[in-house]
Amino acid sequence: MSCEGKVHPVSSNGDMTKEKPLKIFVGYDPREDLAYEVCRHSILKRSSIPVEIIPIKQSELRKNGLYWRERGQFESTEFSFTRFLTPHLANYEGWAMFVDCDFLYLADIKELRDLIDDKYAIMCVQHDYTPKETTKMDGAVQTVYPRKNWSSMVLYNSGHPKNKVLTPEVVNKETGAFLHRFQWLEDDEIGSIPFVWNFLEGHNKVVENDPQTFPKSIHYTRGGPWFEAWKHCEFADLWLKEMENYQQEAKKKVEK
Ligand SMILES: [Mn+2]
Repeated sequence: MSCEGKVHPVSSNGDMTKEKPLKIFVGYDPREDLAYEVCRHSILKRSSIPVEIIPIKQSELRKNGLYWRERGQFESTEFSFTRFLTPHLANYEGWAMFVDCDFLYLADIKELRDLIDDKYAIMCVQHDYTPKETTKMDGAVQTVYPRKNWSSMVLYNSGHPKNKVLTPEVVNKETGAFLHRFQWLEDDEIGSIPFVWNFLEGHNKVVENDPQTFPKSIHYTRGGPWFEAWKHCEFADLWLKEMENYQQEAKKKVEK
């Protein structure tokens, strides 16, 4: 059979040119399993682009020989350091995102992806932030340092040559300061994302009639409604509504 005259489209939504899913690594802590599930649900439900959500579990990384450092006294979650394995876990290819599990997404992740600029090694919300609380979540000590909270949601240009620094060896031995302050990068290699994508509950404020301040992703950084002590925090109602929605959907899947 001849195929003369048949022209394959250069780009289309057809199977051959399917968009690669955006890899989203979510910090996982067994004490906050529900937070992880609700965060994941909130992303998937609103996303108009293909995404692949991968929990970063310390126990698995240890089993696979990618993580071996001893737990320090200032680590409030199991993903305090493992998050910096994101470029490695993405095979140092393309853009991949890391996010803590204590986020609730209210907008389409495509809007965030569309902000990506290849000239940067990473992109994040650049908070100027000093927390008032001295303890967080279930009593773990809160430490204050420059660029606090910048590392809680980061778009990594995994293929950027500078991010090759983040080998498992470096992630396992470097200090918290080196990693959380992105000291392997120059300042102009760090792109800025509007704060509404890492809206800090208890710190950032919505300004009435100013859509630029409406959260696209809420970060329950002090602890969220999945902890008894934070059941009544700001935006608790939104998280609880999402949790109910997640649980209903999960129930439907079991019944099918
Ligand atoms: Mn957090």
